[in-house]
Amino acid sequence: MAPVTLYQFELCPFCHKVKAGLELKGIPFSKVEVNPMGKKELPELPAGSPRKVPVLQIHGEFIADSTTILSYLDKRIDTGMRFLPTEPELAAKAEAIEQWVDDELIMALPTVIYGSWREALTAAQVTARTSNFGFFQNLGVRAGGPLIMHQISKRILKKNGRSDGHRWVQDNLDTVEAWLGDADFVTGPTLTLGDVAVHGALSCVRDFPIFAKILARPRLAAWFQRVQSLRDANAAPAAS
Ligand SMILES: N[C@@H](CCC(=O)N[C@@H](CS)C(=O)NCC(=O)O)C(=O)O
Repeated sequence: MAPVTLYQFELCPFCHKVKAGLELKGIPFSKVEVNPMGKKELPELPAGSPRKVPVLQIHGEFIADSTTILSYLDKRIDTGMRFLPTEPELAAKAEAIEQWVDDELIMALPTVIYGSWREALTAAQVTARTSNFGFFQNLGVRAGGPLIMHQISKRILKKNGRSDGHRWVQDNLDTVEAWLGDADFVTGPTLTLGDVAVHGALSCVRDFPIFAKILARPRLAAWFQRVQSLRDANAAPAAS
């Protein structure tokens, strides 16, 4: 296959959804870390496309939006792993879970990453360490980041009628556990798009204290490891 390139921010949950999809499908890819200030690394996108990550270069095309990318990969690349079940009711549930991840889980997570001053300080340091910032921007993120991030967190909580980010995330984790029930995956006995989306989004917070709270839930921890094992087993060696 021609080279596949993911244009991403290391701390973007939507990009992590795509990485989960690429690994589970066993598609080799390389990453381009985009500088959030200016986004000069991003290629020319189709007219009207917002200049956001993720963008995937594949088969000579540039595809934007994590949901569109996962759907493209599932329809166009058959590696034996299907994300969308053929049974319509299950497919609808898997798609609804992916939508919920975009609208709810990915909205809630930043409020616990940046929620308290201490959390915001950690987040600014992780952002500066992992992102494609130049030297001065890097210093700026370390120094000004916590304030900006804390303000963003407060704004998201207000917009969603919430006052406590940790409660919100715990409610979301309860929802995922209720979907799991006694099954191996969120829509039943086989992995679907729902698992790709939830696992991708949660992988984004691995370096943050909230991750320990996620793994403290035995049912969720077992599911996370189950999906991770599939990712590790299927992942193609990184493209050079
Ligand atoms: N609906 C899009 C959302 C993508 C998105 O919001 N990406 C953020 C990073 S997490 C971004 O690129 N923000 C940069 C900007 O808005 O300037 C998807 O699913 O991919």
